[in-house]
Amino acid sequence: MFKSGYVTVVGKPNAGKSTLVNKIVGFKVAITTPKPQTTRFNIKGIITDENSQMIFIDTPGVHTPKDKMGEYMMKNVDTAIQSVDVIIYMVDATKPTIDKANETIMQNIVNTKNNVILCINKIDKIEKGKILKIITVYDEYFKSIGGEFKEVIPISVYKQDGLDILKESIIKYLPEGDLIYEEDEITDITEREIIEEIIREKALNNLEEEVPHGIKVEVQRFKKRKNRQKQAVYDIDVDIICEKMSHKGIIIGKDGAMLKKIGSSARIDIEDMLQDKVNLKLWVKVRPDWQDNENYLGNIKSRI
Ligand SMILES: Nc1nc2c(ncn2[C@@H]2O[C@H](COP(=O)(O)OP(=O)(O)OP(=O)(O)O)[C@@H](O)[C@H]2O)c(=O)[nH]1
Ligand SMILES: [Mg+2]
Repeated sequence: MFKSGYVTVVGKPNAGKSTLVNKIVGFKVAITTPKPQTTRFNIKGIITDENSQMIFIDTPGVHTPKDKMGEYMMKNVDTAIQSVDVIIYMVDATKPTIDKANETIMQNIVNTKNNVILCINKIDKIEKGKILKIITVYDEYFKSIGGEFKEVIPISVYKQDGLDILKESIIKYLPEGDLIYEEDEITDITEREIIEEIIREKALNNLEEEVPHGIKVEVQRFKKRKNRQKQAVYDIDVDIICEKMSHKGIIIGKDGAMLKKIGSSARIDIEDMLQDKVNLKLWVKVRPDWQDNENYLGNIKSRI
């Protein structure tokens, strides 16, 4: 009996949603960083074996939006929790308090009437004895609003702890059905989008708080050619768009050092993905308040 279906992963920013999806799928479909609000739009990660096909939907972390981009990020989450087979609600074990965002998430998922699995992540960072207390608090709140977790699974994506149990539990709640995607499909994110995301990941990792959160990356040229030695080379021209002139200076850095750092680490990952040489050129541009302009929200808006 073959089973297939959709599994949405929701939670607050930084809980480890993208890290989990990448680990289970076995391919980096989504970027991950120590900074909150890394993921901006829904990304599918598909894993197929002889008995099942699970289509994971990684979503942006739930937060109170400050601009149009934030509003569209939350719309991504809203659509991703409707009509799926399983919702994994991921909580960071190191930040277990139920705050407004957690309440909003639980209220929204209760309303969908979907199967919900509570997943407590990062248990490698807390004492084992504390897990039960976290579970009880979440269980009680969810029950108080009329919900019920089908399963509660403590995990550590880092230590691969609990992941097999999680997969088995998900499969239990998938309906019988055929392949939804081709066997070899892994994601719905395009090569261009992956390149943009890799560059954003390096910007998030190398720049301080406020600057990288106001960054948008756009691939302007993506072309394969043969060099003189008849080897394939990709010419990739990319705009890094930021919101302020002062940010542009920071992104470029002294004598261009920061931009070089972002570019060379991104190039390594892009070459790894494309399995060919990459000639990567980065340009920094200023577009004030782009996050509040409908025309500039691109895939954050169109992938809902
Ligand atoms: N200690 C520990 N850290 C983890 C674990 N899983 C993920 N992390 C870290 O948590 C941070 C956030 O991970 P992400 O996967 O980007 O989190 P996210 O939930 O997708 O975040 P948003 O996209 O902002 O919503 C990263 O630094 C991860 O390396 C884990 O099992 N243990
Ligand atoms: Mg993420």
